Amino acid sequence: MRDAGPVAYLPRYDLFAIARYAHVQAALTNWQDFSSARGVGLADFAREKPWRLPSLLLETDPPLHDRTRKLMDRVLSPAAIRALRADFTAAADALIDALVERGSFDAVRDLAEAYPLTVFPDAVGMPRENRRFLLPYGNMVFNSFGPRNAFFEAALRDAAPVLEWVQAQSRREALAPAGFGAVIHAAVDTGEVARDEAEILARSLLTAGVDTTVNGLGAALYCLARFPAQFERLRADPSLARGAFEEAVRLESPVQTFFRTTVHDVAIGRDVGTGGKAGGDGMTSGGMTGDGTTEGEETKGETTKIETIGAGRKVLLFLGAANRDPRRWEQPDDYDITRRAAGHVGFGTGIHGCVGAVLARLEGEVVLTALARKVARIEIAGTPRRRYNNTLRGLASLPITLHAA
Ligand code: 4MI
Repeated sequence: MRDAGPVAYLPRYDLFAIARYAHVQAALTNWQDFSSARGVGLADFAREKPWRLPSLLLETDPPLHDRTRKLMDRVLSPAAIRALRADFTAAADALIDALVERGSFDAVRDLAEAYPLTVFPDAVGMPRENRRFLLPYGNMVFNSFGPRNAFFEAALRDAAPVLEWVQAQSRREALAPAGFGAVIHAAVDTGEVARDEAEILARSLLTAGVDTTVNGLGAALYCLARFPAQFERLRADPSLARGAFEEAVRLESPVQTFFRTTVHDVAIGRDVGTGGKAGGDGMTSGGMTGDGTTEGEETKGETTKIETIGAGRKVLLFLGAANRDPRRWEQPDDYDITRRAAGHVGFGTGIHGCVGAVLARLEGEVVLTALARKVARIEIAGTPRRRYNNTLRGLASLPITLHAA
């Protein structure tokens, strides 16, 4: 799809696809042309009723988004995250100690799932019971951004029994007086958000806080297991842990795709250069009408087609493809923990850029630091199994053996 041009048309789902880094980056930072309010999945909320109340964060545009995002920026502020560091580090050290002792285990279930399922609901202020219910719920939400295919239907069946539970956990009474949940609900008292809005924002935490980091940690473990020379470098210098996590998010891109909807005609395909050194933003909006190819344009020896996407069309942004675009990255398919991975779009970018990235990076850092200090070698001990999802890329199972340092 990257090589097909700046934009490709996918007839099966009647949508447009953008897969080159420069164009994905440009679309993500252009909320005026590429709206989130009609859903960031294939379903167009202007035509079909959403399966759940739309998120007040993910599935909104300014000005509503500015208000809710401001609150969530405060909930997940650097200071709030700093306060968690000691507990998150202790939990990572304890878990890795126990797993080294055990030797062989499933890196997905016993580490990538187990760690976020402990520390994240604690930080939110959730009760201990039934935390694993967050997994089928997240799996359902991320499948629901795609077509109503077999993955979607299976995920819906799995999640049906926990839907009511998730809603109940979003309520003020269900959440501890200290924690992210309480901070959201306290904003009702100052009039910043309404009570029903606070519940939907708390739901965003429960939706976005687990499956994402499970697959982020899973990606990092899978990379370190497959690239032993990189794990050696990490062991030699555990301060590389943050970079090792970031590079895994770039390479594996746990969140592979998100949609936007054009609010008017949008022209795509002006030369935006390569390597992120471009001056232009790759987009011009308004003025152009019609659909399909408009004209060809000569740019630095390469003919770039300018296509106009009509108003009200779904556009699929391929974050994973952008993060491996050879126009932007050297040796894009290599896992290199000292690469300058900054600028990757694995956490998105622009006004909808991941609000929880600071927390995800903390989880990645402390888990990889513990591995670097306590483990001499990570051995793949069985056949990894993929978990297929319409949005997420990750594994269902990764049998490994840890050899103690
Ligand atoms: C990028 S993952 C994600 C973010 C937010 C929500 C769900 C998933 C939500 O429900 O707000």
